[in-house]
Amino acid sequence: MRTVPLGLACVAATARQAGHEVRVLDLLDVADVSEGISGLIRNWRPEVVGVSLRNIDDQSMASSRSFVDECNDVIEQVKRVSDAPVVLGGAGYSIFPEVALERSRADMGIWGEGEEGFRLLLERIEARQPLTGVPGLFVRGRGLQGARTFVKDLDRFPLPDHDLLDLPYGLGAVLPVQTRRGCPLACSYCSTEMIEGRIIRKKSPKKVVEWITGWAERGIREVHFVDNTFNLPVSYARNLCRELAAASSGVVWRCIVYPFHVDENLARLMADAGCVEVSFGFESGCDRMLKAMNKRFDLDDVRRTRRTLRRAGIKCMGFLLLGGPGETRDSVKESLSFTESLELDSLKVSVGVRIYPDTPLANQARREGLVPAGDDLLYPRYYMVPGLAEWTRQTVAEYARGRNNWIVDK
Ligand code: B12
Repeated sequence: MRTVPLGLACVAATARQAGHEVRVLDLLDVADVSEGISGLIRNWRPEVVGVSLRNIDDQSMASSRSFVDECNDVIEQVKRVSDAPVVLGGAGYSIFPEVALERSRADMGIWGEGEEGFRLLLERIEARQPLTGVPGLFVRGRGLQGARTFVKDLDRFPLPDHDLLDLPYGLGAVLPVQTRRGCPLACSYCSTEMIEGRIIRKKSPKKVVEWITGWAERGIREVHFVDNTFNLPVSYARNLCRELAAASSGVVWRCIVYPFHVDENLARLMADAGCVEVSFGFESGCDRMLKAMNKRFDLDDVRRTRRTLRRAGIKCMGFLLLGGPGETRDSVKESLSFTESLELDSLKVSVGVRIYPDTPLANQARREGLVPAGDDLLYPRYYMVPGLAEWTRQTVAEYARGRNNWIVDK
């Protein structure tokens, strides 16, 4: 699925609000990347160029494609036609803020939330002031200039205008919407802390609904809530659903649900507000493995949540993540039969877990000698219990045969 550059558009909107002229170029929209870049830059002569790196790789052990080199090529193209400082940002960049910068020709990078840092950076560059203190800013060869900020009230940031978030599919487009940032759940393998921090921060449901309604008036019919966990905090999720239902915008939506705290009341409110499907990342069908991943739910919670959502008429796309520490042939089989018993509408199975830096998974992989000393993990490495990969792939393929609603990484 192609995604639109929401994060970049949010940063651009803040820069515009601060009085700067801003242009956004989505490189997925241009046939020739080099021409796209030089065409825009030569004609317009920007004073700063931001580059958004959303995906640093495809997070799939089977294909294992890295995008680091492609991103570095983009930076090279910019450098060929402009002397403006190049500033990196984005979710993929933020997992490796120092290493990704040092291995590219970019001049700086903003780690995590970009709005406040980028705004302040432009202010300092314009006034020719020192860059020390700019939140989350890394400067090549000089390290971090100021601690990351986590703005509490996300309503402070403007939402991107229609020209900054140019949805490419006309009326069939899916609008990504973020209502909250931060995740306190701390799954053992997850990189979210590096991108959004652990503390949940919110936009007011009113602002969110106003924004969605504006897009609905222009013909958008589908929304994807990109929050890490739609049902956390539950009280916020309920309020948001009430506001959405009251606005009667006619949009349908999808979101990501953590398999706990979805009671009949929340499921009903979600359905009434337009929710048609959730991503349901239960990841394993073995309680021992759930504990090893530091999940805060057990298999009973998964069954209960699935039943509750089904009763409300909401579809479930499940996610399984096999091969992490402690996985055995028995736990893989348990997971697959448990998954069958859930009768999901669709399922995505990943074999092998991308190892992100500074996570409990990375520490364990290093202790077990699965990551060579000195490897900073910028290019992807996967945790897979030694000797289990081939058998797991074959077993998953056998289960998946004849089920066209199972997606298995190839
Ligand atoms: C929702 C989501 C999805 C949804 C997207 C739905 C949609 N319609 O957009 C779905 C399920 C489709 C999806 C798919 C995939 N995803 Co995804 N996804 C996310 C998630 C949870 C949120 C992304 C988001 O929209 N955030 C909201 C915006 C506002 O935030 P942002 O983009 O980070 O932007 C902020 C900052 O990064 C920064 N910033 C951004 N750009 C710039 C530019 C500059 C110059 C500056 C200064 C700052 C800056 O400022 C912004 C505002 O504060 C993230 C995890 C996360 N917490 O970030 C993973 C994440 C981005 N996904 C990831 C991956 C790997 C994928 C897939 C490749 C998975 C797969 N194998 O299929 C695909 C790729 C899809 C594609 N074509 O790009 C990884 C990327 C890491 C990596 N290894 O590369 C992440 C980080 C999850 C993880 N593992 O940690 N994803």
